[in-house]
Amino acid sequence: MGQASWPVWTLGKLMTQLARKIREGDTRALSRLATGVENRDPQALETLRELAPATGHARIVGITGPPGAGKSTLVDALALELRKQGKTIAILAVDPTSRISGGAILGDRIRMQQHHADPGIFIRSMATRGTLGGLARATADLARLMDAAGRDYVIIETVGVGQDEIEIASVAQVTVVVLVPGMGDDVQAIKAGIMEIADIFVVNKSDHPGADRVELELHTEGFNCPILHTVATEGKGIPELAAALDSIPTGGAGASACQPAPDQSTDHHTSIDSIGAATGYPLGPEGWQAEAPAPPVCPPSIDHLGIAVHDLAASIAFYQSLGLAVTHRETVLTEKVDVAMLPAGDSRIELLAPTAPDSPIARFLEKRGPGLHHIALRVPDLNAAVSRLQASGARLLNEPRTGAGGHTYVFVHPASTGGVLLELIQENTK
Ligand SMILES: Nc1nc2c(ncn2[C@@H]2O[C@H](COP(=O)(O)OP(=O)(O)OP(=O)(O)O)[C@@H](O)[C@H]2O)c(=O)[nH]1
Ligand SMILES: [Mg+2]
Repeated sequence: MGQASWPVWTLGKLMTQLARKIREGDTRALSRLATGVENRDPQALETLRELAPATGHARIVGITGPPGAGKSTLVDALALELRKQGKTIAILAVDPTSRISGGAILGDRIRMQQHHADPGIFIRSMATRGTLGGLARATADLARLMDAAGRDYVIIETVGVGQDEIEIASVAQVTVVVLVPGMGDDVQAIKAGIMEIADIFVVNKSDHPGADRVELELHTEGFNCPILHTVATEGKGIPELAAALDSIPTGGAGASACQPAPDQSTDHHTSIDSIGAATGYPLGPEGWQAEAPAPPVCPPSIDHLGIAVHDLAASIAFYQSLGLAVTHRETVLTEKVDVAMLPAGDSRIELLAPTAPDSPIARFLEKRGPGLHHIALRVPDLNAAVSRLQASGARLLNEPRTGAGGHTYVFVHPASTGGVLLELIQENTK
């Protein structure tokens, strides 16, 4: 019996073996399958499908920015930092532009040889091969493969200049946009594209003058996400970057954690309520479109009102003078915010004061002054609420995730809610 007549089940068994090797951390097998996936080899893609149940563990990080911003240097430094923490990493270096034919990729390969002896860092460079559309897909597949192989972090480096890079970056759960001093007005130009997918800004080469200017520019544009200063060549700011990566809600691949000022947004969604208000008629069940999911049986209630304040003690004193009492105090390190909760009837007032100038609340105060920061609605079924919002085209800022208190929550962009940031909360009933 020749090879050609091997029964199908034998092939199936071989493929399963490859999948198992990859799950066991065999980097040679991983490398082989990665090549197959890149080449769109049908058997390799079948193995990838087989590995699908093993995905969902990795944090997929996109690092993008203009040519020469120091992305590769930053990725290297970040990889070393994460290795120090005992994490395993896959680096996917993508060059969609092939602006230096093979040169940059080759340079990356040589540079990355410092990691060569460490099996905890798996590196794959990808060139364009003239298939721009397919590159994003191949990147997504490779990221999934690295995830299935048990890598804790998958870091995708790409040059941020156009739509293809935005597509690639949107494969990531957390996207870091690397900028450099001296960009000045360029920030404005870049904003239209790549900045909309940013979850974290890094001002690299902060050893050069003008880093603060870039940060100021970002503030002026109303971006409301972490802005870190790094000197990648010296490892400065890298532990902070590693920490920031973990502080960003995952799940929202493609959705930015930044909140550009609502008044600059062009998103306008007509809600059912506003139709009701405009026509003067409350909309009964027959007013719902056939495909709209049914409204909740138990309507939401206000869980809390979040108020941004400069001086927490003074604000607490004010509400205490009204008879409210603080039942909970907390400093949320990742958000750099001091929180005080004061129950008021079935609802609560949540006072938020920044603990650092780069806290989101500090930026809110700077831009809008003290005042209402968000409204939190308690909903009986968060997933159902999210489905309804998605069906109506509302702009969600993250996928539902679980907070420290065990509750699940999601944020809705002010552009969809009438100008106020909206948090939806479902208490964990278990
Ligand atoms: N002064 C200074 N130089 C840096 C810093 N980070 C990177 N560089 C230098 O900037 C140059 C470009 O760095 P790369 O890491 O190759 O930049 P890149 O963004 O990956 O470049 P492309 O992949 O070609 O777009 C190199 O000479 C680095 O040594 C930094 O923080 N400060
Ligand atoms: Mg590079």
